[in-house]
Amino acid sequence: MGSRGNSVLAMVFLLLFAGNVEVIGQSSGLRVGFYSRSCRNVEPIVRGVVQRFLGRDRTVTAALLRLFFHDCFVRGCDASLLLNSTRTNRSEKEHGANGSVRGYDLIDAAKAEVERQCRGVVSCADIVALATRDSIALAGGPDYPVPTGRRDGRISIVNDANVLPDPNSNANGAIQAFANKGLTPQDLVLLLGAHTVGITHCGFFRHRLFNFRGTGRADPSMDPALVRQLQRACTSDSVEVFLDQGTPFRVDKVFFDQLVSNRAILIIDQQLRVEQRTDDIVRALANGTLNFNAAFAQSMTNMGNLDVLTGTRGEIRRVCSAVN
Ligand code: HEM
Ligand SMILES: *[C@@H]1O[C@H](CO)[C@@H](O)[C@H](O)[C@H]1NC(C)=O
Ligand SMILES: *[C@@H]1O[C@H](CO)[C@@H](O)[C@H](O)[C@H]1NC(C)=O
Ligand SMILES: *[C@@H]1O[C@H](CO)[C@@H](O)[C@H](O)[C@H]1NC(C)=O
Ligand SMILES: CC(=O)N[C@H]1CO[C@H](CO)[C@@H](O)[C@@H]1O
Repeated sequence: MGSRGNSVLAMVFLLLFAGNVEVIGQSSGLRVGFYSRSCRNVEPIVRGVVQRFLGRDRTVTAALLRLFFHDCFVRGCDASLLLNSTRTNRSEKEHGANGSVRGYDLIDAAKAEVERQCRGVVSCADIVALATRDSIALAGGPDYPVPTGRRDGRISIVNDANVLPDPNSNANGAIQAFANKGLTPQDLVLLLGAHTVGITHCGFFRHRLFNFRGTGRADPSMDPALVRQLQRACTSDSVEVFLDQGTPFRVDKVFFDQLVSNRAILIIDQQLRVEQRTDDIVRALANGTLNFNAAFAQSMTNMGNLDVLTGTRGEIRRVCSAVN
């Protein structure tokens, strides 16, 4: 390469380090390394906190994945889910769909450590995105670059969470709910792949086990051996069972193998087999022609771009549970 090429390279470098270049393909206004100068250690700090919490509790990955989803789908990835109710407003947290969302303590701990090193610089919304990525990587899933630069919202309204998809919707209902957010059927399949970790309460699927849709029998789309096992396990609606009956603490494609074997727990998960366009993706993930790690990382990134606040919109909260 001649000197002209070198000076072009040098310019690219200068621009990169001046922090003015957006990662190609990021239309959201976010970019990888947003804090590379303003809070150089933010990523190692967050990863350290996730590692510490995960060491004590293997369910942290599930908690953060669900928290990130519920935040991003309601008013965008702006940490509005983290806000406490105030005297006059009930916040998103209080919505029934959020009843079992966990992980607030980890985010608060990470925020506190980040604030000690870089006061008022890093948003709660970015900490959620980074911590979720870390919890995935530490559970055997992909370790992917997370574009940052999100700012925190100042509004959280309980009824906004009505947009979260119903666990008893069919594949088309879920495809539509995701399309409303600009996400594709492939994103739906991959993001439901987050059910590769975590639990559900029997109350969410017990109708599949007994008198399914008034037939007097279990859901015929569930493996009969799994039906019998769950019938024994679900002595009450509050009993918890793993969403991925194969490897419940690992982020991997085994969840999709389970779907192919009719061993999904939630009806929404098994529904992915019903529609041709989602079933093709499920089977491609199961047989390995579509690489789970790469596709999951891409869809997580797509979800992380939803309706983000950037520039001077929103604020950088001092504490994640309250507006400044
Ligand atoms: C159509 C969309 C979805 C529906 C209807 C749905 C529904 C549910 C339900 C009913 C539960 C069980 C809650 C409980 O029993 O307490 C659950 C758990 C979970 N969901 Fe989803 N979900 C959807 C999409 C997603 C997405 C996109 C993610 C993340 C990317 C996600 C991550 C999780 C995780 C990790 C758990 C386990 C939580 C834990 O163990 O604490 N879900 N989901
Ligand atoms: C409280 O609710 C009102 C109306 O629903 C909304 O305009 C306002 O922004 C909310 N405040 C917070 C802090 O969420
Ligand atoms: C894998 O699954 C996809 C989607 O169903 C299918 O098109 C492809 O032929 C399968 N490949 C192999 C090697 O089984
Ligand atoms: C938000 O609520 C949690 C749980 O009730 C509490 O521990 C926390 O201190 C509250 N945050 C603020 C800023 O009051
Ligand atoms: C953490 C939290 O605030 N959970 C709430 C979710 O919604 C249910 C039902 O409205 C409340 O009882 C929980 O307190």
